[in-house]
Amino acid sequence: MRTQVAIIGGGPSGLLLSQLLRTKGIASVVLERRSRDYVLSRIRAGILERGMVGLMRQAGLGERMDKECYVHDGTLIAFDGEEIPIDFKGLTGHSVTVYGQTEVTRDLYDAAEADPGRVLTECDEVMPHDLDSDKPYVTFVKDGQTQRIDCDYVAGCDGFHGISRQMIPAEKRREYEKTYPFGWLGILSETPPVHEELIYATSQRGFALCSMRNENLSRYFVQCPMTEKVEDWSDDRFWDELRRRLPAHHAEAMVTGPSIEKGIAPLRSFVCEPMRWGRLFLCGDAAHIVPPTGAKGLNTAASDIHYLFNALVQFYEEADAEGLERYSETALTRVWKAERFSWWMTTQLHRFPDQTDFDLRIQRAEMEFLRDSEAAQKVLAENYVGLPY
Ligand code: RFL
Ligand code: PHB
Repeated sequence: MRTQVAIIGGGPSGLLLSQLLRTKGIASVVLERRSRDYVLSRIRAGILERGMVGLMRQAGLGERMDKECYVHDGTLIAFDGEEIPIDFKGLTGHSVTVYGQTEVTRDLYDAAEADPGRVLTECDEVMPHDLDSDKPYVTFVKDGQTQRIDCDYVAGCDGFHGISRQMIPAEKRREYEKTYPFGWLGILSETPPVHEELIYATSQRGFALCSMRNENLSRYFVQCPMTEKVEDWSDDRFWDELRRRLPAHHAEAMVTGPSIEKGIAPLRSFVCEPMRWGRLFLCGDAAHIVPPTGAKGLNTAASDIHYLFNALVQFYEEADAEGLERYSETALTRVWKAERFSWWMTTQLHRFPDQTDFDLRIQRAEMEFLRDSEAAQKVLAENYVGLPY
C-alpha cells in the first residue's frame, strides 16, 4: 500500500489532519488502535477556540457544529463567594464555542466513511520505520495480517501514550514535565447547566468547574487527591462537594440527577521538543499535554494540525519544504503559550497540599487583581478565546 501521509492515531488530531488533506487532494491513511465506538465513548474536551471552529469549517464539517453548538461570550470566575465576570466578547471581540470533542470526532469519523480505507481502526502493532530516510513506511497488523504502507511523511497523532514520540532518539529528545498533586473528578449528568456560562470556582475546599454540553447535559468537575477512588464517590457525595465549592446562589439553584459518566483524570503539563524528527511530525497530545483548567488540550492539538496541514500543502503544491522545516519551531512557540496559560489557571484556582499562608494570600491577591483590573481580565480573555495561529 502507498499513501502520501501516514497518520498514526485516529483521535481528533489525526482525523482532522486527514480530512483537511483530503480537501486538497493529498492522500492519507489513518491507523487507529481502537474501534470507532471506543474512541467515541471517551468524553473529553468541551470548549473550542475560533481556530478549531474554523478548521472544522475548512474541513467541510461546519454544518452540524454550527447548528448544534453554543456560543459563549464570557465565563465566570468565582472565589470565596465573589464572582468575576470575564467578558470575552467585550474584551477581545471573540467568543468560544461549546461543542464536545465526542461530536467533533463523530463528525470526522462519519465524513471518513465516504472514502473506504482512509481510516483504518483496530490496527495493532503500528510501527513507523526509516523515519530519517526519504522512504519512510509504517507496518501494522489488521485482522491478523501484517501490512505495510509506504509514504512521504508520518504524522504522529497517537496521544500521550502512543509510540510516535518514542521514535525520536532519546539523545535528540528533550521532555519537560510537571505533575500536579491532585486530579479532577468529573461527571456528566442529564440535568440543565447551573448557569448559562461556565463557572471556574476556587474555594477553601478546592477547585470546581461547572461546564455543559447542551441545555440538558451538564459536565461538572471537582479537584480531588489522586489517591481518591471513583467507587467512593456516590452521586450524592459528588453533588454535595460541588455545592460547597460554589457561591451560595449557584449551589442553591443547581439541579442534580444521576450521573451518566464519572471518572478521575490526573493533571499534567508536558512538552516534548522537537516536534519533528526526520519525516516524523508529532501533533497534539503525542507532543504535549496541558492540565484541563484552561480548556487548551484539543485546541492546541488543532493549532499543530493547522501548521502541519499548511506546511504539507506548501510542499505538495509548491514543492517548498520550508513550512515542514519550520514546523517544530512554529508549533512549539504557540504550544508554550498554551502551557503557560494552563499552568497559570491551574496554579491560581487549585488548592495545593503544601500551600503556606503566604501562598494563599498571593492567590487571593491574584483574584482581587483580576476582579479590579480590566487589563488582567483582558489577558485571561485573550488566552482563553485562543491566541491567533
Ligand atoms: P487523543 O485524543 O489521545 O487521540 C490519540 C489516538 O491515538 C490512538 N493511539 C494509537 N493508534 C495506533 N497505534 C498506537 N500505538 C496508538 N496509541 C494511541 C488512541 O487510541 C487515540 O484514539 O489525542 P489527540 O488526537 O492529539 O487529541 C487530544 C485531545 O484528545 C486532548 O488534548 C483533549 O481531550 C484534552 N482536554 C481538553 N481539551 C480542550 O481543548 N478543551 C477541554 O475542555 C478539554 N477538556 C481534556 C478535557 C482532556 C480530558 N482528559 C480525560 C484527558 C477534559 C478531560 C477530562
Ligand atoms: C468540559 O466541558 O469538559 C471542560 C470545559 C472547560 C475546561 C475543561 C473541561 O476547562
